[in-house]
Amino acid sequence: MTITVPAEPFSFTFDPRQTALMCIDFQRDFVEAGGFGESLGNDVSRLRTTIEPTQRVLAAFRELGTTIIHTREGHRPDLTDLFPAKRDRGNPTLRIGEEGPMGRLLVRGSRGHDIIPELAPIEGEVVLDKPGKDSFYGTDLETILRARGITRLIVTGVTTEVCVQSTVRAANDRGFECLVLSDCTSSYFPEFHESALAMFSAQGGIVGWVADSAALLGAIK
Ligand code: TIU
Repeated sequence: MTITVPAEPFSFTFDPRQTALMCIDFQRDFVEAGGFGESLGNDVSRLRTTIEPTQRVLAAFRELGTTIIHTREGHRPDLTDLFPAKRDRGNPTLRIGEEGPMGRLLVRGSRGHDIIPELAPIEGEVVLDKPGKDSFYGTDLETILRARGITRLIVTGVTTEVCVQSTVRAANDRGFECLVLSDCTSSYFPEFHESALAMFSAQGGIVGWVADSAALLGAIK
């Protein structure tokens, strides 16, 4: 089965059996008030526009039986995997590992670290904990994808220019073809969102493809 999606810079074709849907870091810490994203001084409401379209895409891929991978950015409770280069960023009154309204920021096991209930994983889906922005760094993501013969990724998640961009670039360097869904990704900075999307598909798709969820869902029907 082959599906062709109208996309930038040209059509993206995929076989759902050799594709994974990536849901990157849809965690309370980024998308809800009181989390890490807000501690950095950001308005999280902009990110919440991704939830509804991503719910529709998740439902469609669950129906197709495609591999679905949810990532979570975070650290061990003892913070032994947290570099000072990452810890010493943002608002110094509330850093990674410190106690916020949803528990310790970006620490595995805390309420804030978990995926939002609207996009919660179900039985059989992969949940991948990662210490960095790039989902391949310090994880077994590449092994999981290669073991299933996956060659293409459909990418949703937050934020566009941080964890989504890092992951898509790392995937492209490993030979995976990526379609980024423009309305299923968002940034605290609208201009960064637009620029990151433009950078993926510029120069003939130097990093990947971009389409909106309606184009994808229309192609699946
Ligand atoms: N998941 C992800 O993008 N992590 C970030 O820290 N993003 C920000 O935009 N800060």
